[in-house]
Amino acid sequence: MAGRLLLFLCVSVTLGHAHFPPGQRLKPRIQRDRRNIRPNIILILTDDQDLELGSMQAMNKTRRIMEEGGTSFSNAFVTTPMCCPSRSSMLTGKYVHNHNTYTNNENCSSPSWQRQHEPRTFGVYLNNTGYRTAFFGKYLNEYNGSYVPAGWREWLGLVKNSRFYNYTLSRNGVREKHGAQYPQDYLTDLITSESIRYFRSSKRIYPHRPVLMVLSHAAPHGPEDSAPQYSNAFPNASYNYAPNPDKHWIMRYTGAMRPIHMEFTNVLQRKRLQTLLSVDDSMEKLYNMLVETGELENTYIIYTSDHGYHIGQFGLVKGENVRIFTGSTGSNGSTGSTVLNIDLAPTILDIAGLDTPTDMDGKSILTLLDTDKPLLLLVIVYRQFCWTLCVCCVTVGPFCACTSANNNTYWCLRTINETHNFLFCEFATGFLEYFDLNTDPYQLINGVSSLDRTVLNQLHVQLMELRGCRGHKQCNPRTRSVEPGTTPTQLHSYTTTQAV
Ligand SMILES: [Ca+2]
Repeated sequence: MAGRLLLFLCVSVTLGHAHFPPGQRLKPRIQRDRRNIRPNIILILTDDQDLELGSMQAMNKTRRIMEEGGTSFSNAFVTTPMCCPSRSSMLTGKYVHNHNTYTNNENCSSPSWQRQHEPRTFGVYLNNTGYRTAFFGKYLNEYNGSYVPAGWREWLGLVKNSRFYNYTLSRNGVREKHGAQYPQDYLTDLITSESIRYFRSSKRIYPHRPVLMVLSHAAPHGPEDSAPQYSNAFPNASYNYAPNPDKHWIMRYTGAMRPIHMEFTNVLQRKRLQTLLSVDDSMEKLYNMLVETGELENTYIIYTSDHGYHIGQFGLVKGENVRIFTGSTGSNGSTGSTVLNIDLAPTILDIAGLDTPTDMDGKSILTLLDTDKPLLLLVIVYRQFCWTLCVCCVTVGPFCACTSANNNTYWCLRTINETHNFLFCEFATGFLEYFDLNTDPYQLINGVSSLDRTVLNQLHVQLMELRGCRGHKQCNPRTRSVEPGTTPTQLHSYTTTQAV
């Protein structure tokens, strides 16, 4: 099955409220008494972690901690599958069209970002209400270490993009260079030890002050340097499915991977998993620290990634995802409610007892859990520069597929409810894609030609509205009917298409 998956992008989000003796499973807390002491919040963020390739299955300690006391979301998505845009969305609770960080360079940690959006991150809001806030690790790709972002009392930010050795940190505004010695320089271990030290120290000095910590790991991002003890772990794994003549231009001109590509992806996957073992160790140390300090019962742990990753799906060797896949995996504590990266900030504020600011586009996950009403609509806005696949430089109609990043600009509408589960995408070139994931979960058949024009128009209107929405009231509309009028079976007209 795994070998037939399409491109995917997924984020495993787990809310852990782990106050349980070993071996005893408790349901996550969904009702909180805000009159009592406010809870600690710890966000664990990985970089480019896949879900469907099995990375969470490699993290036994993390799974045990989160599954026993938490909730995992099987329908968790990032709204823009790229590092800096997604991280900017997580920090602000806003869609990319409202924070305007479209790529890893464009407006990433820019003066405009610092002026307009950085003062409105969840760190700022919680800091202003008395939380002891601390950030450790990768921030935004273009962060240059010249300043400490607003909202963080303790700051250990990685300068520029993910690395495991030979990197520079900004320690509360002072640049600190690190070498290549294990364990003192290995970033995953450093983030772990520094965050645990901060938490202990904060509780010792301010025992009644809640703590917000972000542990932002480089793993499993390149250069995929594992800790020495894990350098021989894990067998091979890869995916390979191509060609795809009914997909957009990149997919049409991509063939199946050749053996040399398979060798590469197998090595890559192994190395990525190896780096995650140190994150797994980090989770265990963090958990044990919370037990020792007596803070476990009053701490929310959130585990997620800035976006997903594909290796080999549909013949694409590797890269950040260009489409979001709806996962169906999950633990006993899983929920199918749809959650987004823009929901992270409102959720953290909600845990702290704060209402969602009007300009945040996301909504609290706690609200979803309380009401058990699934969020039904989301829009994915994504723009990508020409990438490695473009070296073939084919000409598609009036477009040179290699030279125009606009060829790969698209917007998608994803709808999940009791009756529908589909993805509708409009590319800047005018190309349309539609996949009914109830009948075609791996997005093998582009069903747009089978749709009634009325339905197409409805989908287009919904997508256009969400592309320009501002604030959580506009960006979280109740789902309107997308029933195809007099042809109610139209959406399922290709139910007999085979699963390849
Ligand atoms: Ca990333």
